[in-house]
Amino acid sequence: MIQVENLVNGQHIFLEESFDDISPLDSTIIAKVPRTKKIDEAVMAATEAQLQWGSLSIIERCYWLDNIANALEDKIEEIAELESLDTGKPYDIARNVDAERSINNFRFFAKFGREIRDDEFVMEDAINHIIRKPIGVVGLISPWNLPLYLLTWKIAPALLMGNTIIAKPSEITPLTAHLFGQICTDIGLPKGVINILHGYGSEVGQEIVSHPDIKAISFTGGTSTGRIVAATAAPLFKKLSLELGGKNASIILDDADLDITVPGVLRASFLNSGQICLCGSRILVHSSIAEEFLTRYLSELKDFEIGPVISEEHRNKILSYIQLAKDEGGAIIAGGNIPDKAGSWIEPTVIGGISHNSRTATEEIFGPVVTIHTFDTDDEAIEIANCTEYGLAGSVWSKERGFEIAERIDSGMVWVNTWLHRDLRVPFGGVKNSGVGREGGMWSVNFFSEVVNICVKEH
Ligand code: TXE
Repeated sequence: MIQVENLVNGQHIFLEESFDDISPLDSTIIAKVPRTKKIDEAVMAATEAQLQWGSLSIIERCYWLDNIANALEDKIEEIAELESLDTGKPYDIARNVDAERSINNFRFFAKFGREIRDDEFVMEDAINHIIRKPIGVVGLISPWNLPLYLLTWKIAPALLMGNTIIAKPSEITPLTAHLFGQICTDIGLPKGVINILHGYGSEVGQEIVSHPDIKAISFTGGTSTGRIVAATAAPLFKKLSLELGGKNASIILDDADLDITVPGVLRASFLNSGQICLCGSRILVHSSIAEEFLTRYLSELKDFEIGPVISEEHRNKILSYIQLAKDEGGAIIAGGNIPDKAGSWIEPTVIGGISHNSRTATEEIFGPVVTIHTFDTDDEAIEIANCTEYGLAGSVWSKERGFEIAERIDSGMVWVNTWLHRDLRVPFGGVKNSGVGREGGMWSVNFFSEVVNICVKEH
């Protein structure tokens, strides 16, 4: 049994009051997690540490990011094992997606930090110097679907720009954040620079969002939680970045190359059991190729390996949507059942014959469930793609016209003939109810800084 500990001011602390971390693979208890309610000590430690950390040069902080990356690399197998244990995802995905990417987040921002140049705007008689200062103490709140990957995506740029951190990982998947805290201590990261507090969102999460000395909040999670976070943080004038849910469309035009489209759309449907905010949970296919596409898609689906979903509770939510689909007149084309084994498993499920305006086809299910819709014209495809409250991502599959369709989709990110092909320099984030702000490259750097203009007049 793992005892998860908070990291506060360089000390690893287990709290008497704790709750269970349950394995999605077989429903056993795998860890005890501290139920943190008070955060003042961590905020004071971070505030004190920030003076020193913020006064380092950016190059010195890049050195620390590389140090963290090296230390994570030494433990890559352990990270993957813990992530797989905690989320139920197959080990290979935990190793090649979650663990690899967590390391890359630090490597990327270390390299990026070395290349940042302050802007200058020259006037006839003066020069404007744009400098970036740290914000101070920042709160980072992350979800359970890609636990260390999404947390380090925030930690790396926050550290780079001279901030100190109060991090709150999801209470459902605390294990890799616990290991990460130990790694930071092992490499001698100055105490108080990273503080990690475990516990429930409505308790410690809410404390972080409402604490007056935490000056910025970067949040990834559900849209309804994002609304609460925004309502709490806005009156305190905190900087806010919200990366929320999605209901993304994979649009397959009549000139799509099905040899790449079928495996690509399948991966977008079910990677991580459909529990990625970028997953393509709505498949929009041109009616002239719908039959051929579906036959090949269902055939390849048989060999697609997925893990269980994150918890019993989440499975119940997904099952309620499958029932809703039936109530809304949908047909279950594949899956829909619970395999006969312990843990929160559910078959990958494909639903057809349902209106694109139905609740099933417009609300985020966040599981291995897709709906399929056909269209006859580009306008119809765009109308269906844009008909939800979300606007996070999407993909278009076409030999010739991908870009022109992509431009018309109301979402923050669109891939053409690929999906989840990530360059960490580009903006990541959504429009509509999928979020506020962008992460990635310069967008993260600017979010985690106070950008100041100093105008110097010639004399
Ligand atoms: O997310 P929550 P949950 C979606 C998905 C899922 C739904 C709910 O649809 O079914 O969100 O999942 C913390 N103040 N996504 O309940 O609650 C919480 O402890 C401050 C999409 O897991 O939003 C956790 O650390 N923090 C998403 C984090 O917020 C609070 C990935 C996210 O949890 C808080 C995961 C509060 N009041 C779920 N309440 C994506 N887009 O990647 C909770 N938290």
